Amino acid sequence: MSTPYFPNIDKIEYEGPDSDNPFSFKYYQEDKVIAGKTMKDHFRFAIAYWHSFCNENSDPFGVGTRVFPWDKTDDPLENAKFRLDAAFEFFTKLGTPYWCFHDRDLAPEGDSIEGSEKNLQTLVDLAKDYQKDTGVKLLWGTANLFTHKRYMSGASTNPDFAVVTHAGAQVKAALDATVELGGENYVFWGGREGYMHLFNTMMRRELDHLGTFLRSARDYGRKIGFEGNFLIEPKPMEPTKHQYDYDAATVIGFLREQDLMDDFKLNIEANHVTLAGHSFAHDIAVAAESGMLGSIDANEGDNQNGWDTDYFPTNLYDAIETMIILLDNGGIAPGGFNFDAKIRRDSTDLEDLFHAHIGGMDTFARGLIIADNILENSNFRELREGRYTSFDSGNGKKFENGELTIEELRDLAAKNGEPEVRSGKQELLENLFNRYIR
Ligand code: XLS
Ligand code: CA
Ligand code: CA
Repeated sequence: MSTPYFPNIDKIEYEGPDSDNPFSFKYYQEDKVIAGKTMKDHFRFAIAYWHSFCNENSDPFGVGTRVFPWDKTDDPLENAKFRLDAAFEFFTKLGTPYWCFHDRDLAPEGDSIEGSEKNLQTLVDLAKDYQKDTGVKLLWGTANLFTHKRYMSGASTNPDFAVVTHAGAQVKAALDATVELGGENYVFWGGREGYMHLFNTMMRRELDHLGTFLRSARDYGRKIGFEGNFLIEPKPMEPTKHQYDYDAATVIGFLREQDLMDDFKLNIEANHVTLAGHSFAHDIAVAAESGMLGSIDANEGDNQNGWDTDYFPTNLYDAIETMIILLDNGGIAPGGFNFDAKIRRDSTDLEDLFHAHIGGMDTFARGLIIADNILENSNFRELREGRYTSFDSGNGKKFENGELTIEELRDLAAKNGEPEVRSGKQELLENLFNRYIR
């Protein structure tokens, strides 16, 4: 590492909830064991390279507001090297074990396929050394198939085959980079895989192209030795009006239809789930309960609007709900919690990036502590599971096993008469949940 980019900030340490030091963790203690695992292993926190080091906080109405000290020259490839240096300084000071990138975050596009591959390889070689020196690992890599104008009508679902070939070239190179850096997962987010209007779209054809493309990427990945999960990241819209990977349930149906269930899982992003009209916990539960939860993009939307605001996560309630599901489902590995979140346009100090991540890590760490406490010390599970005991034996069990006909159901109803009214106990559970927030 050369010059420090964050000279006034030391390694962030755990100081506990009573500390006044804003550059300390109040709840995240990487070695603390909860439910049989360290916090570090529960979360496998990752930094999103794009928001933190590439995005100067421009928005559709205004230019960037952050000044990046790593943008030192007019040469984008040289700046990419300084950026990598700054990023690894940040990762190590924060103590996050993983990072994630898009090909184009890491290295600029060249003026040919070969040129782009060469730029990427240059940065991959450097990143390999940084990873070795710091122990920071790659949670996932991905290809940016949405910024370049050629992808305006989609990448693998583009109506023009010539564009699909470019998407293939980029995914091949991004897979090569991911494998070379020991990436544990590979993500597909279909920002432009959808449509703006059905008038000019053959939807069935595009969906099949998407499936074929994903199978070819899977085959290549396996051929070059990638053993991790391929992940699809659902999102209902933005930038397209309708995205094909709408939400967890839609994607699972698509993966099943396209015979991709064995190699693919889901990367659930909180703000995308709320954009789809669900609670964050809903899609985590849909994915986890189908054995399809691969990884999490931790961020947050805003209750007052329907945008993908990508706030850093501060909602403790959501964090507790998420951690209850994860504790029940054996955790998130080989996925992790990637902070796909950005600081606000008027958060212009370099140190704001630390405040944002410290807050996100502490929110989930506190959520884990509370979730574990609820599961271990309250009757939360009994209250939930108790509602289903009629399926644990007798005819209920037979029904669950698919051993009763509809005629038999009818006869049982006739014989047993009107069921007893049984409370769902929602308010009791809500009170219990709140009582443990302390
Ligand atoms: C955008 C997505 C994107 C993916 C990776 O909304 O969250 O950043 O995570 O391409
Ligand atoms: Ca997002
Ligand atoms: Ca994301």
